[in-house]
Amino acid sequence: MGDALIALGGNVGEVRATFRKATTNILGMAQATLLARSSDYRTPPWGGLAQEPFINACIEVETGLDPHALLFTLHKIEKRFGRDRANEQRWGPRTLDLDLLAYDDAVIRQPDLTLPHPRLFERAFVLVPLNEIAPDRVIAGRSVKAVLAGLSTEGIERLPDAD
Ligand code: A4P
Ligand code: MG
Repeated sequence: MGDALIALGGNVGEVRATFRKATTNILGMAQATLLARSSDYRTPPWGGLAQEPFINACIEVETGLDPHALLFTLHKIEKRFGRDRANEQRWGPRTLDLDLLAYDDAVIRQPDLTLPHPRLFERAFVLVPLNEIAPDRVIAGRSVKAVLAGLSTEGIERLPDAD
């Protein structure tokens, strides 16, 4: 079994409902148990494109899949929720983005799978939710809370729990 940190993001459709359903899919399809789930956050769009604010969250799961099989499953779930990679812009609007942030202490450098996620440490929209569930987790030698302390969290807003 492996411990995986997964980031959820989206800015098209009923994103919070998509997150809930996608999490259920992850647990079912990735032979996974939910260890922790952050709140949902509204976050300013990152990457320079003018677009709607995103919703972001993070989950921690224990999974029976290895990292490659887990990412393959995450991509299948993205597609199931309307993600259309063929017709989208990099860093542009999307219904659901599932990024694998870390898997145990695995270090993998392949084009289709890089672990830890290469842009994790630049992104407050990932680190704010991650800090809620795993502040002391050390990734690539740095704790989540220490990295977050060096980033601007301006405009990031925790959303009240949905019913
Ligand atoms: N890939 C390699 N390693 C990984 C990994 N650890 N996890 C490969 C996930 N994917 C990984 O991913 C592109 C390729 O990276 C895949 O083929 C996969 O095999 P992608 O998810 O299709 O690309 P992307 O999502 O467009 O790019 P990237 O860099 O993941 O960007 P984002 O950030 O996910 O882009 N602003 C806010 N506030 N919140 C957001 O969630 N998201 C984006 C979208 C832009 N701005 C945002 C947000
Ligand atoms: Mg992505």
